[in-house]
Amino acid sequence: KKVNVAVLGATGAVGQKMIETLEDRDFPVKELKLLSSSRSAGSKISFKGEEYTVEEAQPESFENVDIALFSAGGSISKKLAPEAVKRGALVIDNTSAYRMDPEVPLVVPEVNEEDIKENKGIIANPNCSTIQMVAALKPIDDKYGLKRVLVSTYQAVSGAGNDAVDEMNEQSRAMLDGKEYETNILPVKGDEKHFPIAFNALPQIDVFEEDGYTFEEKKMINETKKIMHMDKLPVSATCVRLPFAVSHAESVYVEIDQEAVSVSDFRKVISNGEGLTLQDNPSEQDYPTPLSAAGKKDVFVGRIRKDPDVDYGFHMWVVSDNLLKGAAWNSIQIAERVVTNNWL
Ligand code: 11C
Repeated sequence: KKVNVAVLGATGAVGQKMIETLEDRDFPVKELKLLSSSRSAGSKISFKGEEYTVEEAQPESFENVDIALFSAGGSISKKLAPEAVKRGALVIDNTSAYRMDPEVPLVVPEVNEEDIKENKGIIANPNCSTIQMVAALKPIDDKYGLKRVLVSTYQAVSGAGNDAVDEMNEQSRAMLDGKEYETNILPVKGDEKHFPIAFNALPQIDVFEEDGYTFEEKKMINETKKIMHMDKLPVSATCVRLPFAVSHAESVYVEIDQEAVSVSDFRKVISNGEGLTLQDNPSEQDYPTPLSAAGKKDVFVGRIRKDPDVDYGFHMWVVSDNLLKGAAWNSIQIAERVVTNNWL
């Protein structure tokens, strides 16, 4: 069955990957509509050898659309998702606008595919750093039960958009050449202070909340509990931005509900997990890195070790392309499951 698809935010870092992924998966597209804000309308984008002109998104743009992939920012989703739903489209929203809404399923297909069926027109795509972590946690929870999760992230600059990557590149060149540089975007475009990302590490992704956690950290905490249907699971996060363009890396510590599990058994559980690739061979210095994971759809897991002091504690290193599994690929995976299962 072929469906009419719209991509809103078509010129952004994630939108571009959505269009590439639709093509690369040979998604059954009947008609494709590429939409954006007025600023980017008029841009040309090619899909399957044909050139498309990006149109400014209006409520009427969603007439006759079956699946609308949204990635143009939370306020645009708030405004246009209800309009798209009113016109009969299923919205797969890649912003944080609806993720914690109890009426909206928050889906990572490897973890909670069945939740798709509960939708009332909107399905939310989780935050990138959450997606890759829960994909790795799922088989561990299924096999052993999870008691606690602590994560520190090492996140790519493309998570903050193409402009942030340009700024990092310009700062890097200028610093190496001993020239002046501008710092206008990171850590958060709308926040009061800005710091250089080149040759630096910024322990702030998104704005601070009252309790001292950033919103990115809160997303990892709250979204994990919702996706895994584990309201009481203790989860804590520290999110850090580093100066590379693509793929988020995470140091994840888990406590499981069983003792005396060996590292080799734990590795087997990861290697059988859906959407996961085990890359963990210390004797050959084999482990995933942001560069090795970039451009790939899987979540890569390595550096699996037992905690020296906690028999039921394990450490692992989880890396995935933030624009693919973290965003575009997860959204299109949801769309594929909707079409394959006839859930439209
Ligand atoms: C980052 N995780 O790396 C963010 C980007 O809620 O979809 C994704 C923001 C979101 O900056």
